[in-house]
Amino acid sequence: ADKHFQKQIQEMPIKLVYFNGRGLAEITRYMLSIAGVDFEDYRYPITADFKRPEFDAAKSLYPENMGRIPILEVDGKKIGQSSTIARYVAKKYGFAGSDEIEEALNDMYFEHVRDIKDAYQKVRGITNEAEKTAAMEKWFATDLPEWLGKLEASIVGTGGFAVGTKLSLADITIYYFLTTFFDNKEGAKKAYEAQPKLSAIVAATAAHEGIKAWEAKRPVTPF
Ligand SMILES: N[C@@H](CCC(=O)N[C@@H](CS)C(=O)NCC(=O)O)C(=O)O
Repeated sequence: ADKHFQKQIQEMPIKLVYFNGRGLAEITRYMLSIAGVDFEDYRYPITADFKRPEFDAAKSLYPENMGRIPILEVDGKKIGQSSTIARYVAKKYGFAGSDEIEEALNDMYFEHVRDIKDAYQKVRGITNEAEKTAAMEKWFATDLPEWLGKLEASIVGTGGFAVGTKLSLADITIYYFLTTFFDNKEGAKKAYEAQPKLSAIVAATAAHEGIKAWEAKRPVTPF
């Protein structure tokens, strides 16, 4: 009976809980979808002006992420923090490189992208409108191109892969960041198109069958 119970637990489907948006869950959704995992893609409704009464009522269910989401439920346990979830899923389903060094490099690119996002969030957070407009212009004209020059120089992989010779967490992270993170997508595109390795990663990831399949299958959401 114990054995039977073990088996049942192992077969409990993975559930990824987030809002009905891409945000902090999408990189994990890409990996689960590409790996062919039959996961439950649970989405709390959220309006264009960010109202989400259903989640507010259910918040207390998610102490593991300090009352926030995403949450990954696996084997009856809950895991919080989107980056932790992405790394766990990457390791479990083969998106974290082929050895420990490649795993560390995948992590490194994840952190590189986080640093650039953090720098951008400082610009977004400027409250004085005139100052913010000037800082935004500078961000896309100078700051982002500089960051992406440095990111480019850090890429160890070749042929459209950031690490190794197959699609990994690093590629999905870089692709998703460069193509969907910024409201000003044209500005971002101009900046990464100046960088051959980053452009190759974006192109190869966009053309990956599994990436295309998830993008065709996923719900259409405004963010
Ligand atoms: N560092 C956390 C941040 C989690 C987070 O801020 N989640 C937001 C959604 S993107 C949330 O649940 N907000 C609702 C709330 O705080 O009430 C992570 O990466 O998981």
